[in-house]
Amino acid sequence: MPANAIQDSFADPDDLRTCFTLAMSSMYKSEVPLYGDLVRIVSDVNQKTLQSRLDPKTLSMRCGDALGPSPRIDIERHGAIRLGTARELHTVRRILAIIGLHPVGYYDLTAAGLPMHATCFRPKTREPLAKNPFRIFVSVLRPELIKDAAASDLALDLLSSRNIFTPELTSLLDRADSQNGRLTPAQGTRFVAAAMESFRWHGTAAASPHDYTALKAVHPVLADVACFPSAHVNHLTPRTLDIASAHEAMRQAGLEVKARIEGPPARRCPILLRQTSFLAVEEPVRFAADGSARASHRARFGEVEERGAAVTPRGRRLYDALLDEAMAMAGARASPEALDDAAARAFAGYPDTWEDLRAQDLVYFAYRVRGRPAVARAAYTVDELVRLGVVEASPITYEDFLPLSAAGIFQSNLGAGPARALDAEMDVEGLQAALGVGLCDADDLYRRLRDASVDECAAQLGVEIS
Ligand code: OOG
Ligand code: NI
Repeated sequence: MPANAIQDSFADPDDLRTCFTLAMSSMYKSEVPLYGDLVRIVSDVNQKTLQSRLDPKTLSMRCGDALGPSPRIDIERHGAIRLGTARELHTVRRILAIIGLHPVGYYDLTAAGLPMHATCFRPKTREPLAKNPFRIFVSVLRPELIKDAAASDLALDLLSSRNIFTPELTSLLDRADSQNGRLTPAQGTRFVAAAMESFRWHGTAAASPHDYTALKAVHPVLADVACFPSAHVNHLTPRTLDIASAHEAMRQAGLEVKARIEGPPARRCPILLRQTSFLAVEEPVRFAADGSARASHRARFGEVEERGAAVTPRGRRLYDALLDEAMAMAGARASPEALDDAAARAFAGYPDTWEDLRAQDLVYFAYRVRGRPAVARAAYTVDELVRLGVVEASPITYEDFLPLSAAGIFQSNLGAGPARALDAEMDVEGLQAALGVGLCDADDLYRRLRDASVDECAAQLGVEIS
């Protein structure tokens, strides 16, 4: 068989990712009906926003498609799971590689009082991002940070006796390994169904009522991570083209929403990521060991996100500094409105035209040829070509998460008391060892997108660009 025929007999990882996203979406809608309501509310808001006049650059970023707005506007943009052990993380890394998702970036969650760290599994390059940028925030327990020794022993004991992966899934993972990381379409269909088993909700805890209650009393996240027979998806997140309207529409529809939208304040030129959610629902839990016992569990919610431009390290430093300034201005006990007000004032210091953001190297841009130089020269700078109208600069969409927002979202959905930061170092090496691969650096990926676009312009124009 010729080489390309063999290639063609395997499913495209991007298509498998879309099957996975749709399967997870329909599973979650049936598990948390309120999430289905959220998707309908957001879809209405999106349709209205599409009919209004939005700046095309902003629209294309909010759609989050590097190649322009996708017709599948309602498909989810991210989800999140919480894992218990390094072994689980290792297997999840293998699962997600098959659907084209790879670990990017390190998220320390100890600032929110959580004995956890995390990474974002996402597509790394332009085409897969354009086809379906679905990503998964995957956190994992750091048992060494649990101060209560009895709780730590109990959690580890429960986790050591669970296996969240079916034999079917494990055998398909081995099969993919022997096929260069690929699956045939038929294997892919079985794989997606088998993977859902690891991420579905089980209303019956694997732990005893006593152990569940004991862990929940130490920290609700311990019960969530260690007491169930799966790593249930804890939220999914469609995108919205207008988060303020979506937030208001959720409230109007009677959903219990977060007090404030996380991330930067509203701007003409959106940057990074703004998020809001309805708060986690209280779900009944039964116990296999004692059929009559009942408890309730809060972990699962629905979120919406509005994406803006990826910022450079310099843009990120300015973002962090202004956010700190806003917090200091508002004070520790500020109301959500006071905090929003302080953020709006502090962010007056963040340039808000695409030209300024580019000139000051605060945002990453990709370039596209729009014309020909009137006078042909052998070499140009990017800025010259932009000024001449030969190339057009478009902001690159932010594809990652924000540690502070993630911590805030995590915290507001656990029903835990006020968070006290844990006194702990990050453990990037530990996370990489568990993954069995290195973490990618998000900045490298944005830089590569930008550089590749410049190289493409140079090739098309037949000139050198510096
Ligand atoms: C993950 C929270 C992080 C986000 O959007 O920042 C996240 C969790 O609650 O497990 O999804
Ligand atoms: Ni989220």
